[in-house]
Amino acid sequence: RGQKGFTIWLTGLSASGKSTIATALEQHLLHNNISAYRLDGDNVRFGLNKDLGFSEGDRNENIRRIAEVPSPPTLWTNGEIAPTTVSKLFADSSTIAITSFISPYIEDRIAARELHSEIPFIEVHVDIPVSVAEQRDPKGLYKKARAGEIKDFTGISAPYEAPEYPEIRVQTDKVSVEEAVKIIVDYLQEKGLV
Ligand code: GGZ
Repeated sequence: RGQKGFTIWLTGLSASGKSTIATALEQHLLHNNISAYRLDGDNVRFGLNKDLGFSEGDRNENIRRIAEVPSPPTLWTNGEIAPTTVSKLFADSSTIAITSFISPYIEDRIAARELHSEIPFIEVHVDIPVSVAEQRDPKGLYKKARAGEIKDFTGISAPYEAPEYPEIRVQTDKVSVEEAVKIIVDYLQEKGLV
């Protein structure tokens, strides 16, 4: 693959299916000999970002750091930041970064997109009504949030600002995980990215 790397940025509520789709997509790409790397709460919030909670400011910082990973700014040897701030690591290694974080604030996602400058940034809204996420509640978090045991819980007591114009929207109360992966892969093929 002569392609450069790029970022697939999943955004959506807790229990929307982001991690499941990210994992299935990563598997699909790896099986097709396409290098992919997944960033999610399990490998980021327990490590790099373990100092951060769920206040608005901490979520801003969580997303800022995550956005820097697929696209760290390039420094010229004189110490100035290169105008492109393009990832020389991920993009040059032709790796596709798949991020799966709630990333509830539009501004944070715009900032993440801007950091990518000439690296393609594909925002995928993993879309599910709060009511359906709350019925699923695989970890009992919505129940705890309703009971006031978790504060600032996205969709209940903290905002989720849905993207207006994501590159892709998958409605996970209507399509299966396999269908969601196919929608994303079809888009990538259509754009000549894979
Ligand atoms: C939302 C929370 C919260 C609060 C803990 N609000 O479904 P999960 O459990 O496995 O995924 C959720 C995860 C969200 O972390 P992110 O890094 O994706 O959030 S953000 O992008 O907003 O920074 C959920 C769990 O952490 N969790 N407390 N208050 N989700």
